[in-house]
Amino acid sequence: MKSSFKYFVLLLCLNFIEGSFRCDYQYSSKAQAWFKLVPVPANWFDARLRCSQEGAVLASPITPQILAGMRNIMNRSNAEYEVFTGTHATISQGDYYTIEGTSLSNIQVPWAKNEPDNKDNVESCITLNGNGELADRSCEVTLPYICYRPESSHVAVSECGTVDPEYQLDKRTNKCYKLHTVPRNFSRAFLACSAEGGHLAIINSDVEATVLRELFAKYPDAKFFGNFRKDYAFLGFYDWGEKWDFRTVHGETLMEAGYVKFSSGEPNDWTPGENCGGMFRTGLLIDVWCNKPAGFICEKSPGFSLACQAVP
Ligand SMILES: [Ca+2]
Ligand SMILES: [Ca+2]
Ligand SMILES: [Ca+2]
Repeated sequence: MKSSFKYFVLLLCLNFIEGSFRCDYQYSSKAQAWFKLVPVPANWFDARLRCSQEGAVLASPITPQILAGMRNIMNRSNAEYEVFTGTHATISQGDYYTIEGTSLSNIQVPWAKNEPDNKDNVESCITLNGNGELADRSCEVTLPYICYRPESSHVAVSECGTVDPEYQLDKRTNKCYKLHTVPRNFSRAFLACSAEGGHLAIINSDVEATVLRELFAKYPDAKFFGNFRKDYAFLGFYDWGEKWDFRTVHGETLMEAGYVKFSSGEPNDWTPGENCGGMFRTGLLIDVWCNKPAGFICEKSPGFSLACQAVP
């Protein structure tokens, strides 16, 4: 009895000290941080963006502990890996800093053989190999990468199963929604929802249209910054490259999804190229330009938890 009580207190303390983060990340108690290796290669810019959308940063071996954490996760997957770090000189050539702003000169990691060489004067991004050595590479090549999130104090897990408090459960549909006020084009909006563990919202009923209309109403134009249209937001449907054949991002026709109420005169493919889907503030659908940034709504199921406790 006594020892189980101790165990209980220990668990409580650990939860408090170590906190929680996404379950697709692994916790390293030595580095006191969460790591995720992304094996699908991306260029440096996309790697940075994806980590940031996931609530993390592109990892740099700032301390011996973080270096060990990065090598550990690399060697467990593929010892041959060379990954992008967050250390770059993309703002001013030759001025290398990590995403967090640490200068490369403060990073105590050796260079690989014959590196750095700034080959053809186009190498402004720093990689790390499985032996723990750095190299400079073009930011445009594609490589795997590691996202990293330093431990912070206890983060509350919402009823949506996320550490992101902006996701709110609506009991009418039993789904969680988040409206993004920072405008993105359709592709980047898709990425943002996906990185948060959800998808661009799909309206499956009149009730859900009402839910989204009410959510949108909580964000008047003044809550959006920038010069773009604020009377509609992207939703999860587009024409998949086949004009007029609108389907959801899950491949269903709008009829199959359960809601086909377009605003009067829409879809109209006005000035051809309106291949993506959105919703006016009225809750009625429109076709819009995929490349014009707009606000957007993400949806996710509360069913499984995206938040894990750190296990030391
Ligand atoms: Ca090089
Ligand atoms: Ca839905
Ligand atoms: Ca239109």
